[in-house]
Amino acid sequence: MDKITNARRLFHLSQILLCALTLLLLLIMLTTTPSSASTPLAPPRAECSTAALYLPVIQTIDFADSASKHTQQRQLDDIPRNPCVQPAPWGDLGDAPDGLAGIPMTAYITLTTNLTTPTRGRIAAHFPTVFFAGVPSGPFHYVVSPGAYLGSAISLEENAYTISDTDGLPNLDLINDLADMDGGDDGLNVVYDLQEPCIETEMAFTVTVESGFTGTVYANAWFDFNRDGYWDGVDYCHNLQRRVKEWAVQDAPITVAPGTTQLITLSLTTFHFDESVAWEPMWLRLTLSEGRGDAPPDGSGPSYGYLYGETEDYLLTPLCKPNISEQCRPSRVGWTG
Ligand SMILES: [Ca+2]
Ligand SMILES: [Ca+2]
Ligand SMILES: [Ca+2]
Ligand SMILES: [Ca+2]
Repeated sequence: MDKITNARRLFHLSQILLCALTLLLLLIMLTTTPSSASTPLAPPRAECSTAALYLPVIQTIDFADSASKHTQQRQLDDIPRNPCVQPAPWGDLGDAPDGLAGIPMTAYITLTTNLTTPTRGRIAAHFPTVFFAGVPSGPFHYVVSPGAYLGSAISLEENAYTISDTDGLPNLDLINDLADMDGGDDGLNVVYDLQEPCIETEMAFTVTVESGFTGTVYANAWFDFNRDGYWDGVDYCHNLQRRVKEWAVQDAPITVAPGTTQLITLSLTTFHFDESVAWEPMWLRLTLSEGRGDAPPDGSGPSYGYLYGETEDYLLTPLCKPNISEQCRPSRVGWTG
């Protein structure tokens, strides 16, 4: 009987020791396994302050099924994904009075004299300036860096009409019918002899290409030669025996050494227009981009935006008029905005 009792005691004691040993092992394992709370935090990214802040919001860009857009898709995929970059849908847009935003804007004020009464008229603007993602609308440049732009400055904005704008003013004030307020429009030098219909002439502007940029950029320019508030005009010049478009410069390749700003001179043909508007102000859109793709020929940009470049809009006026200055004779009148 005593032997049985002792055996039971010994068995219980061994079980207690086994449990204690198990608990001890568990305790050791718990204290030696690193916990998530003890993992040191990643150091702050000091280099983020100089990161390219305006990379595109890739997930919002809409691509349709065409060869040119597939090319664009590949370019987007090649952009290094910088973890510092916060999605910031800012870019560069034009500032010509818009005809797409649902609020009428004025392209030109006209002054006509009926008998003895001067009458002010208004030509409505139909220029595509405000950007609507996914539809043909005003050109939008994501301004990927290193890149290229017109002149030596570029200002970024959220959209053409928003007060979120790095130059402090919206490009357009839709409510008060104000346009031409982009602070980065500094590229145009001069356009010559726009008062003459159906002639070959020239325009000059500067382009900056940032160091490290290896792509190709193109210039496009639209002139509202007939002052009707649209940039899609096409007419026939009998003296030239061909059709001429208000889209006067089409995908002209621009070559500038990286890290420099250079003056570019391009030729263009003026459109046929009425003599009565020959000296009147005229809206010009000048765009630098990686190519206009298949956007409509009215100054619009592609629905997915451009990666590079800038759009600058100008209300051109002649530097002199024949009845004001002798400098206008014999010809070569400069126009600027
Ligand atoms: Ca500029
Ligand atoms: Ca701008
Ligand atoms: Ca402007
Ligand atoms: Ca026109």
